[in-house]
Amino acid sequence: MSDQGEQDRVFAKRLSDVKAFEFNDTVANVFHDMISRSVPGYALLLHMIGLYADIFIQPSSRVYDLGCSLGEATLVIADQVDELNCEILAIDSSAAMIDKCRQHETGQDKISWYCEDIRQTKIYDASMVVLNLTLQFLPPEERMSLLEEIYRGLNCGGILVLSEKVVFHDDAESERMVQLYQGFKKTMGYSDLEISQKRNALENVLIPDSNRQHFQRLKDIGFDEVYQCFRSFNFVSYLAIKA
Ligand code: GEK
Repeated sequence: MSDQGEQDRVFAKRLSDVKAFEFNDTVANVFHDMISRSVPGYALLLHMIGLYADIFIQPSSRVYDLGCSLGEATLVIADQVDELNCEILAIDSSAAMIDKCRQHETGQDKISWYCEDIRQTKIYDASMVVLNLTLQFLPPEERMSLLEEIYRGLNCGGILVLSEKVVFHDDAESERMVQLYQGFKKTMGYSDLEISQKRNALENVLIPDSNRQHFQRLKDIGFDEVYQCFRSFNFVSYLAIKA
């Protein structure tokens, strides 16, 4: 990305009232720094999305980046599809994020940026759908229907890339991963105050499913192959293929 934005200091000062987390202008301005320092392996996730794009995107198909934020995954995908005459639809419900996406000077007309709720998005003729750390922000009871819509809209041979923060079936493992994850955030320069205020802001906003739930749901929907291709502490990424 050309403009990497500002350093994330959103939770650095003690707040008298920690409000529910929102993807507003303040967050959009620092989002690259925030996600890079908060998701262990974020750069690798983007790299893997580029690799999947190279292998799985089909000529003249559609590619969806759902919950694209600043469009970092979108831009990685766009780099891979030069010869393929594809349409890339990058969608986010945050106007602050999409305004920033529209400022990218990509020199490409294959990307369309939409400010829209992904629960309204019609998926069709797709060879690749990306949900990179987005599903976790939907109400849990609405996740299945979005994943079913994605499955229906994928062509044969198409893929879903689903990356999420997760909890584990085993409580001790979940607790250990939270401990390690918080340690990771400290190594990335966040203070105890920033970590705890952000955790409070995300309570009831980011609701993680369990690793097992994700895997089973993708299989139940009908994906023929489901692989967990990435894990770093309590972050995982699945590659689901519709044969
Ligand atoms: C990346 N994928 O950099 N409809 C549309 N967008 C939504 C919705 C919704 N219902 N709910 C949340 N979002 C990105 C990172 S961030 C992950 C994704 C994070 C959007 C929300 O506005 C935000 O931009 C994004 O999902 C989640 O690869 O912050 O941990």
